[in-house]
Amino acid sequence: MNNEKHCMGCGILLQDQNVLQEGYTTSMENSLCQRCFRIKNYGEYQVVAKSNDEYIEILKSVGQTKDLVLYVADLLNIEKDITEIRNYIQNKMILVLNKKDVLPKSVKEEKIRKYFENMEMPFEEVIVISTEKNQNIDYLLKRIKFYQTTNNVYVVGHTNAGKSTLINKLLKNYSDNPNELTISPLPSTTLNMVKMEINDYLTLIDTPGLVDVGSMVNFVDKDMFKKLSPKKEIKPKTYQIKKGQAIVIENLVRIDYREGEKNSFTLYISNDLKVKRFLNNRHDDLKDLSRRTYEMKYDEDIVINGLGFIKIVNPGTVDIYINKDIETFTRKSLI
Ligand SMILES: Nc1nc2c(ncn2[C@@H]2O[C@H](COP(=O)(O)OP(=O)(O)OP(=O)(O)O)[C@@H](O)[C@H]2O)c(=O)[nH]1
Ligand SMILES: [Mg+2]
Repeated sequence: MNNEKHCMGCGILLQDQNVLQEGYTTSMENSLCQRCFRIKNYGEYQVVAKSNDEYIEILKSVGQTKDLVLYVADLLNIEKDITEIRNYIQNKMILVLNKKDVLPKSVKEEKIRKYFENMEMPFEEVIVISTEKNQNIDYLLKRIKFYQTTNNVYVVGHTNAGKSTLINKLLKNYSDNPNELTISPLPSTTLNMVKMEINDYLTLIDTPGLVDVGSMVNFVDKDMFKKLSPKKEIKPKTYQIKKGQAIVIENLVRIDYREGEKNSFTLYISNDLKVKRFLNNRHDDLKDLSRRTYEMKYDEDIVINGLGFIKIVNPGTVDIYINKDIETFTRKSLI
């Protein structure tokens, strides 16, 4: 007899036998696992360690359908290579860039869209949204209707991009379906596929996000984690920098301007993080961290996974001191 039942919040298989194992619920009558119940009602969180191999299998199964896929990315934490998803899924795909509200209002949506369109990405369309501020959600729904091949539309992307929040928003705006997916600021909230019927023509399918092993969020404590994720619009901090000067962000990263003409560094990071600037290189703060050196070209960003990015205008040599396992990379300036 098959009496399998999955949690409505995160998709995990429910069980009432072992309190220590995932999917536990006090009664099989419940629709939520205990973990989701606690996140929803008490804002609690229990870290779940899952392997990306499992998630990749889920993505591959999405690739086996002919359905439309929304690839959701967090604008402050765009992956180094967003085309990587194409290794698993060749379906028609819309690139949905979420959390526009976190970037300064002065940054035009149009500009971000063009940035990605000019890179000739393998997506049908690029749409910039803010789920939080309900920005462009109507337009997104229109485009989903335009591209969808069946009722089913899959929502994929890295963990914390806001996939479940987006589905909840579409549910709230356009359906009577009273269910809600579990969302949380911590990684790996959704654990399996979850189907959500919006109407007779559209069912959105949530998936667990891929975990960024190189994200700073994996290397900080709870308090720092809270500070890292911006809750409101970022106020960029610009520093006029000469060679030999350095910028230190909390105890997380040190950025030394080693060589080059007078320069301008603009930090797009959470407003809650403390930044110090050293006017000479006599200070050794954080120099015990691992060092990597970038030869910056004109108008590039240094992206620090999980933290944000630094826009550097002029060419020059920059040393970054940071935990050796945190991913950093450069790209053409986003802003
Ligand atoms: N500022 C801002 N925050 C957002 C937005 N959308 C989602 N978030 C926040 O991002 C965090 C992650 O949201 P989730 O919906 O749980 O992300 P997810 O992609 O489903 O994550 P996983 O289930 O772990 O793969 C939550 O704290 C949300 O409140 C947005 O448009 N703006
Ligand atoms: Mg989720």
